[in-house]
Amino acid sequence: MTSWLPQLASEHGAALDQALGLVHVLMAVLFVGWGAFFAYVLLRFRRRRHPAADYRGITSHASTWVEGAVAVAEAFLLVGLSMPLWADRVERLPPPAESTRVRVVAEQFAWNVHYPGPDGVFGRTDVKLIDTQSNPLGLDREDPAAKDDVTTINQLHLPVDRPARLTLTSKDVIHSFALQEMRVKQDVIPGISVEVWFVPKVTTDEMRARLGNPDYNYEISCAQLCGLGHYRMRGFVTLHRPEAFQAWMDEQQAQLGEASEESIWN
Ligand SMILES: [Cu+2]
Repeated sequence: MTSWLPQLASEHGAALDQALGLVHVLMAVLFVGWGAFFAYVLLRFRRRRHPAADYRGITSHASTWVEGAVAVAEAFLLVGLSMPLWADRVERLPPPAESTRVRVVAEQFAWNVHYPGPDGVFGRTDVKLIDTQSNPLGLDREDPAAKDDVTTINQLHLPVDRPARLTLTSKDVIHSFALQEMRVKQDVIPGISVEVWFVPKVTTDEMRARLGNPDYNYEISCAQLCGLGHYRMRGFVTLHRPEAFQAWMDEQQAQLGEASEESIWN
């Protein structure tokens, strides 16, 4: 039933797709039911058969029962399905020590990605240090906690099978952070940090093999019209096996080491 949705690559996504499917089933039943009722009423109470109005109207209580059943089905979808799913997203955040933590700072029109590095502590950032070309996050490399921080633009790397806990914020306007395959979508609001979390399950390589498409990439899309360049506000997500993620992080650390040596000599 849900084959028309984007590929699925996160743990919680299946339950969300199921809820979405059930909502559509109820809507289909209502659409067909009300449509049929409307056609029936047009015929049943047509003017030719009832030249004079009947002031008693309908006496049966069938419609009351049907409306009650619809209300019960809707209450089940809301209280029984959707609220537990939402609570799982916002009230059971995984402990920081057991997750991959990343800050994502949106701007017109890019996603700045910030990893705390091996020390697990995000270095200090300061708006005064922001340089749109060389330091879009305003990271203070003098801060000891910032020395091992890794930053990228539009490239989010994550290991599978471990909760990813992202802190989202924006430098300018409201954006929306959307990962279709993870079933994640969250408005990104200037002045507010919002946490989202999910467990990625399918590596980029596995998804490419599954689809028979060697060029397939998971993407970050901005799902909120945020300005003239909105259409190009597109990032990429690479999901790795844990060892491969570690190798990527080590490589980033090595590059940081080289960069700091260069700055000593220049
Ligand atoms: Cu945007």
